[in-house]
Amino acid sequence: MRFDVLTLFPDLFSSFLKETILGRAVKAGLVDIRLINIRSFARGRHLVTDDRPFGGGEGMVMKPGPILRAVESIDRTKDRSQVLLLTPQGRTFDQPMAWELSRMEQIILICGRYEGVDERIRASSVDVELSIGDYVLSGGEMAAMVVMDAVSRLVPGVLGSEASAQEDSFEDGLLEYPQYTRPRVFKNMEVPAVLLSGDHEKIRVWRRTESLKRTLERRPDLIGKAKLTEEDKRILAKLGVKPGN
Ligand code: 6GU
Repeated sequence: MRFDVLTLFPDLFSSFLKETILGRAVKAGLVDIRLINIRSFARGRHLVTDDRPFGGGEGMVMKPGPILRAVESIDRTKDRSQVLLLTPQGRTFDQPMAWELSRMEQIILICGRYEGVDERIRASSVDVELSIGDYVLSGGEMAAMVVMDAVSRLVPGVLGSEASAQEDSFEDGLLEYPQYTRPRVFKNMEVPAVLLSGDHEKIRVWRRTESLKRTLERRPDLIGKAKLTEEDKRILAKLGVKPGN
């Protein structure tokens, strides 16, 4: 998996790339990340990358030229390559999208600043516009890190065990069950006895029940979309949820 990141602030990425699982994946040769400073494709004595909006208004707009030239400078690997623009106006990034992107060979991420990029960049250079949620960031850089983190951990070999990605929250559309580690008693709160019982079947059912409870409580919107088994439906019925809810 290769990521090409186009940004005005490449330094923002350095500790992220050093300290995270992504850094390890880069060292292991599983992921290749190239940072491209958009400013190096600006022209003129002052290397200007933004300008005032036509029609007036607050803020600055990223000029199309430097971005277009930066995108064109990237060598595109053969088949599966996609250009993403990080912008609050994009489609909201989610786990199914992360899986889709993890099958790409190359992902080019354009980090826009919040005020915007010239509209003609969308038409000339962008395949997909992505947002990471309904709030405003001052630039696309942190969104790009979110996307790279979520996608690269799905690339085979990047996580320690392949199983762990499949078991995460959202993979079956439910939130995760509560986790505990030592000590057994902390601030007078005990670890649920079932987890110490050694009865793997009982533990599995308890965890599934807790997942369903937690999802019902915190994210009822997810229950309707989740991949529910017959067992899940029986557990939900016990929790007082009627089928079809
Ligand atoms: Cl991708 N960019 C910016 N600037 N703000 C955001 C975002 C992206 N996603 C959510 N908010």
